[in-house]
Amino acid sequence: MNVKLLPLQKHGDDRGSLIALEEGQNVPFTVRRVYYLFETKEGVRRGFHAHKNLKQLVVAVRGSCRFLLDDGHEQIELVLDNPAQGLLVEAMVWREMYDFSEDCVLMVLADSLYDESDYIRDKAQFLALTQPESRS
Ligand code: T46
Repeated sequence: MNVKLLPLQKHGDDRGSLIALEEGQNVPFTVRRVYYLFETKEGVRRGFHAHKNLKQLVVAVRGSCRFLLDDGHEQIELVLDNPAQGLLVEAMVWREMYDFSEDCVLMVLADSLYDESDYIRDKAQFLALTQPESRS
């Protein structure tokens, strides 16, 4: 699956911690947009889409949430609960996010500006596009 958990180096000292995200260093793409999800209500499930081209690095800078990731062949579930870990999600991966802790702040670095036409919001259409015959 086009998904990877990347360790992010923590610069900790007796004052606290700091993590730097640097394009071409620990962020493997050109960063064109940053957004963050916060104040997500209890019981809410978000996402429910894939991207045709977008690459993103997702960091739970505070709190935690779960991800369901599906590339049409395999599904994985994982927890993001560590600001020293980045979840790299490349194109054509269906994502759903849920079990947000009350304090969760999910920061996302993206390689493109917001573009609704890059979203696939219909799961059946996504699954059809991931089948080998759809590429011929
Ligand atoms: C993703 C997951 C992790 C904008 O106007 N600009 C933006 O850059 C974004 C990301 C969203 N929006 C608007 C579009 C909607 O009216 O904000 C509203 C909420 O967006 P959406 O329903 O797409 O949010 P999520 O949480 O379902 O998904 C978001 C990202 O859209 C998506 O790319 O991978 O977070």
